[in-house]
Amino acid sequence: MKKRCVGIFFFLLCSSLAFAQKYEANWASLNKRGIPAWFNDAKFGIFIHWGVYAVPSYAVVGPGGYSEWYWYNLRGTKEGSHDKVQAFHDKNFGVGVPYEKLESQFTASLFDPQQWANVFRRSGAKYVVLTSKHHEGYCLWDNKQANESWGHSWNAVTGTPKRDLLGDLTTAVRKEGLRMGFYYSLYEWFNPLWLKDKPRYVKEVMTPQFKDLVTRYKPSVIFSDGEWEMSDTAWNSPSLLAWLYNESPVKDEVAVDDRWGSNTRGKNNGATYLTSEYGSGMQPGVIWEESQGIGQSYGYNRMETADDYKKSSDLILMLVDIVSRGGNLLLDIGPTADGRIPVIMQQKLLDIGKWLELNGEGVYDTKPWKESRQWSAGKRPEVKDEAFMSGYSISNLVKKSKDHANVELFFTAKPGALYCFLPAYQPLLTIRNYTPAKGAVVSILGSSKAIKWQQKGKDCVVDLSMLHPGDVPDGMLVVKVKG
Ligand code: H79
Repeated sequence: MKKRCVGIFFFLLCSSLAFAQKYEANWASLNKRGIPAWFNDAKFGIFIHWGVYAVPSYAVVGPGGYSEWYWYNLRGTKEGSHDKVQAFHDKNFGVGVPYEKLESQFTASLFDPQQWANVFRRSGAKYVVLTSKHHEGYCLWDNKQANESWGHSWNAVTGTPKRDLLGDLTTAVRKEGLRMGFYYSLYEWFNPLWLKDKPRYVKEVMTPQFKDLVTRYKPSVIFSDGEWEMSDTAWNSPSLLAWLYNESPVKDEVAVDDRWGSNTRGKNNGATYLTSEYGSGMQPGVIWEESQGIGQSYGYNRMETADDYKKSSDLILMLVDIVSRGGNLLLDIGPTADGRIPVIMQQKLLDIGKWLELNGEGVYDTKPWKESRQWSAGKRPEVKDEAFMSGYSISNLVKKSKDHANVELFFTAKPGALYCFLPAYQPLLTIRNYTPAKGAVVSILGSSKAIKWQQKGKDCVVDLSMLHPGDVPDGMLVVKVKG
């Protein structure tokens, strides 16, 4: 009898706990959660790669020339860029000087978080994602698991900056009205515990460290990475996400990416948003985000010149292309070891912001239209759909060529409005297979000039021939059809 009572008691306890537990630690359950709407409405975020790698700020320039991989390349075998990194290191820091010693030059002495946040707001970005910790393991906040597992100080507060870089930027970014999120690398190349005992690393370092970050700084975005060496179960990712979505202080607000194990990228859209990296991006129907630097690196690479950086107009084009397919752009910058955002990066962010100030109506809070783009006549070039290092360039696809068709329009939509983005001006704009409502009004964002249009068969033809330079704002023209 007594035994049975205990049994019933446990049954009731377990079922009440199960009731409180909204999402279970498996993908089928987690996928019911969805991505908070604010994320897909925001469209544009700023990514920041900042860590000890800002001291060397060096990579061999080219695709995949990531300066934040300096330590790995330095320790690496003879393949890839090892020899050049080694030669650079020996010359600039001395033969045999360990990477960890460079931390003493990571001063952040000129770091002005308000100035950074001010530039981010004026760029038109709606959220910021900072590397809380990259694969090197160095934490930008005061984390005890970092110091304990490394056996020496390995965070910015007990280390050289003597400052909570992550906390101070978080406060400043929020003050400017933007959302704040963090990149977090699951693995650490050379963490002694990771190398010795992976299950213990997951339990004693990664899990408590991640929870410390989330509970103390309450991120709106988590960009997990460095997941590929183990499966989601080995990382205990479903449990961690169940904690995040059921119990954490950001359970309703946080948007989380898809990098939670060697088997998770491109999957679980519902629990996570999908990511591409220097990729071609994705198609409407999933929540996704493309990230890349202005040049070919995420961390600052001092070997890159102005010619290695995308033009502001190409960055705007990239944003429009991505948004027309329902995605977000997370554009990366790399600050310096003394805490500055290189002026050329600031300038490009401000250029984007200037364009968005007049044209943001067609970007923020929009949805993809039935077509995301319109091609000119002719054979369309083959576009590889790849999420990683695809070589995709929308700047090439909009160029007129006698050999192949080019993209002549991008579209986005809001209830009652269609937005058409023109990568190149055309006096008579034909929107094919489109009949606006009777009495629809056509205008150009940022301009009060009256625009005429007429229906020609199946097509809508917009007359832009009476526009003169100065009549319309600089940069890519956006035609709005209302009604
Ligand atoms: O932080 C930046 C980079 O340092 C980091 N991610 C961005 C946001 C990063 N990029 N690449 N890598 C780390 C190396 C990983 C490459 C691969 Fe793979 C992982 C190759 C194979 C597994 C990508 C994922 C390609 C296939 C799966």
